[in-house]
Amino acid sequence: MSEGPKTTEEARENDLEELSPHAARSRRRFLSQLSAVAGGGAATWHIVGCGGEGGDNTPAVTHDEPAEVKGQDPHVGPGQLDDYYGFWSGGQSGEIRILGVPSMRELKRIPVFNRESATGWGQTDFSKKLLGGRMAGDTHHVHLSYNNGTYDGRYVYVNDKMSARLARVRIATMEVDKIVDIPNSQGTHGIFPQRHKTGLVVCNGEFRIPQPNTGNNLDDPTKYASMHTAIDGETMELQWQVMVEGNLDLAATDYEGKYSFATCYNSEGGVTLEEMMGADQDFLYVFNLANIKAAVEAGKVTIINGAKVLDARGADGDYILRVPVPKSPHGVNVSPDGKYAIVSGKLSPTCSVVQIDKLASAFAGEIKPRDCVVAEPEVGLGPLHTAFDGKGNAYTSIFIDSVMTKWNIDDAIKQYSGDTSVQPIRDKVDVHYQVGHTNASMSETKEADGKWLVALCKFSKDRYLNVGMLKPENDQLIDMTMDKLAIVHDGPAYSEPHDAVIVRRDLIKPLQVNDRTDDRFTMYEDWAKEDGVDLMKDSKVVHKGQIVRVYMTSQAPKFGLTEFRVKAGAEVQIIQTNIDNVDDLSHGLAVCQHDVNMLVNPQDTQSVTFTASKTPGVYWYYCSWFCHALHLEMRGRMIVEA
Ligand code: RUQ
Ligand code: CUA
Repeated sequence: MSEGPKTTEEARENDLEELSPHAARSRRRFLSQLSAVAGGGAATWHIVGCGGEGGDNTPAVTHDEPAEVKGQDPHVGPGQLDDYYGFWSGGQSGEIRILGVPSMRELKRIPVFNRESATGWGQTDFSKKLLGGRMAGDTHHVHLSYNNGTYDGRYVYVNDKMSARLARVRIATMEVDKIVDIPNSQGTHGIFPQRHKTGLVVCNGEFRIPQPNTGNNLDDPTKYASMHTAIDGETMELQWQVMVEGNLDLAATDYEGKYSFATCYNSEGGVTLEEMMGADQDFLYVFNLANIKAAVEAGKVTIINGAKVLDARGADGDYILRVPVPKSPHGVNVSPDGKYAIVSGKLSPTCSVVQIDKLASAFAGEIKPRDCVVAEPEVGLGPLHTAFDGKGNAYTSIFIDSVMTKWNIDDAIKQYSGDTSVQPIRDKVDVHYQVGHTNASMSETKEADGKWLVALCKFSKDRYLNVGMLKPENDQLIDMTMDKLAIVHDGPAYSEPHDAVIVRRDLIKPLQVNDRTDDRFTMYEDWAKEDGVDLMKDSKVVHKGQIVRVYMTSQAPKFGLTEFRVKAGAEVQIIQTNIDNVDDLSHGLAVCQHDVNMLVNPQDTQSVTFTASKTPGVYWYYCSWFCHALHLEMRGRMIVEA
């Protein structure tokens, strides 16, 4: 960390000075401590306590000798399989990535909100229908569907912050099967599925807007509001929205299906940075799902843009409870035993531990919302997200300090209740640099196993070869099985993987060849029926007024048609069915000079519609995914006639 690009560091330091002079002072002290020990090489293994203001609850220890390195072996040899699937969001790329953990090898990218040349996502008829003309996205949070507190292996959900959408990937095919637009919402950020069964997926609107956003109250931000939206994880249909004043950032659900949670960093209702940081206290919003459901069913809603909206602005009541937490919180994560929602403080150096079984009394008015907070340990400067090992410890990513802090939840509770003999902080490890999200193997389930932790660092600085102005982010793999945390791998990532979940491999069982059961197959089957075509056998050209439908099978190394003829400027739709029934025998269809390229997996059908050139001539189409020794010969001519 010694010789980083000074300017970036200084710039960040200045930003920080503005944000919080106190934090900047501590940060500088931390940096000087760090450089004091970084000289010895092998700095990865050095544990540096950051001291913190007051310093009495963080071990100000500096271990000069490397921590004992026994732990797990992260090396996965050639031909060996990883123990876990990692589902990573692809950030600004708009996609999802699948990594193997612990090797951190990237296995696949699933296009979601983006246009992808390799698969034709964004160009095929089906993906176009889902995307509705939009070609960009910003994925942040990836979560899987649950049953009984653990993953059921069926779906992956991911949000698009930019256009307020929720997408679902079917794990059987590892392809997107649904995308839903969330009305009345901007900056849809935190999402979380219910964990007792595949039920609701809640989605938080981070940006407050006029409701409805049709030109009224443009200059009166006091009237802006945001939505906590519930989508049925099975049908992907919008169920209801709860309207609140505050902004809603990260999301979580409990394990019983009673509550959902949202952090609110802008309870001020500000529209500028200064305004948003004004108050020293913000909230964890708690949503009472049974009460909300009852009210929606009783019709206590207004319809805004087709959505059933329950107005929960104003005081706490049956629907929402606002638990006060210190200044501008960020992540909220529920411990694997289901007992605590842990709110990471961001502009407060603390985590607030909310005891979930106290919430019912708070909703009943018997205790104050703040009485549900049972601990508030100081964990470092800029806590963002928290992971768990299933053994009672929490692991919080600390952005400004660039550390991961391991702390014990029970000890934090004892300390908060006045027992000065306990120290919740167990360890801190430097990460590189400015860690955002963190997650651990099975951490978001009741089967958290305490094996691997990832720190998704927003900056890699000098950890990799310089690749120009934009450096990769750095996903660091940490062995969490020892007393001391040990970084065992640096994984460069482009672009920003906001969040990730790590899932035991026995829970994920994708298909080898398509089972042709997705909804989109009815679309192809309907066309085929109309045209008297058997998709699995026939290759045929059908002229339908302005449009030419070309049905074509593919089977290595041949297309069902070696040529077809169309008129210049005609609308052409190619419906291709890969009739190979062999694992990984995918074909592609690329059409020269026509900007067409798509993937067709074994036993799959895909279709694409395009306009034939206005210039008559010969245009080859060819298989674009290597499939056979005669792959290059797998081609045919589109003959465009005047
Ligand atoms: S946010 S760095 Cu988009 Cu998940 Cu916290
Ligand atoms: Cu078929 Cu290459």
